[in-house]
Amino acid sequence: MTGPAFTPRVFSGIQPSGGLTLGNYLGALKRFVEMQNDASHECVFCLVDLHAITVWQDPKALAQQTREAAAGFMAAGIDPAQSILFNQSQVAAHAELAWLFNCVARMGWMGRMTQWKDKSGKNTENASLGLFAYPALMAADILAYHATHVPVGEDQKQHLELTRDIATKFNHDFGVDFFPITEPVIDGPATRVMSLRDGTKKMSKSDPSDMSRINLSDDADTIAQKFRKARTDPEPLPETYGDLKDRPEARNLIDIYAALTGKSTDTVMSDVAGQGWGQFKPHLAEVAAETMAPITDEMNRLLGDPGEIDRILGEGSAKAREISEPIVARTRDIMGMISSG
Ligand code: AQP
Repeated sequence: MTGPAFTPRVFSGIQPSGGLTLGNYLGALKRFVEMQNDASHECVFCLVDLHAITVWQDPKALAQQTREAAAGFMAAGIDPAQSILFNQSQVAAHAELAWLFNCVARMGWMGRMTQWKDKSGKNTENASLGLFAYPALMAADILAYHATHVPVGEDQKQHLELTRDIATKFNHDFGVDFFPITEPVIDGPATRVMSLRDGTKKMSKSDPSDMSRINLSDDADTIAQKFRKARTDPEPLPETYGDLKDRPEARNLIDIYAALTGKSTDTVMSDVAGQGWGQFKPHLAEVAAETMAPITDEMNRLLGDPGEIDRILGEGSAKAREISEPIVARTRDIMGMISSG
């Protein structure tokens, strides 16, 4: 059977569960901007506050973090006149479709998710039901827009596969070709930026140690201090990238440098081979500060007018509702729910 042709549409989101990190920027935001500017896709970008509350969020901090993330998106180059930018909770279609998908997805699928295992830890009895069902909400975020492409970091790959499973099962169960089988877009040198304190853990906004990450709000001195203190090994930098195989912290700093400069890791290695950390780290910090400073400055400027940020998010939400409401209404219809409207 030949399926319907879906309009190319990008959807992606970031949780306002803390300040944005260099991991969010290199793994996601930078690529969102590239996809927006490529103009071959309509782009929908969402601050996923309903996802953020799957773990405890202080209400005042959540509002501030959501505005900060919105300012970070715009400062990095997301243009709300060109892309749709909004916060998830203002568009009820997400929560509604998530419920419908809760009835399509299987418990076993959710239980296998690495993020669920990592975030619930040993105390699964005490984790929120929302944390367990997180991937069904993520599938709803994407499929409420019939999104065909989702740029994400490596850590979200498994959730994207689950989105495809939900779409496939829905289409099969109801004998339709209604939901697209979305393509993940995971490419570039920094799809998994690691913690500066532990090269085997990803850089994360909710890591208790602020020294583990570079925040979009950090100034040049803080960035320099964090890279200076970043965990490394005593060896100098080797000739080839392959020689970093068993040196996760060193590899992470090289990956970050390559992503910031746009150079391949092979070119970076030929530039820095033989250098010690005392030479490489200050240079890396300088490059990072140069890249981040204009974004940080613009983000702070935008944050000076929170009313304007709220207005932009309100306008984006209205545009998001125009696309998602008819898709969710049609989903209810396919499932046999009566609508009198
Ligand atoms: N370290 C990272 N390297 C590359 N990409 C990353 N992303 C997150 N961390 C890295 C990508 O950023 C997008 C938004 O992620 P998210 O905020 O929705 O959730 P997350 O992946 O759980 O990010 P955090 O920072 O670790 O948040 P917390 O600490 O709240 O769980 C995604 O595309 C993600 O791949």
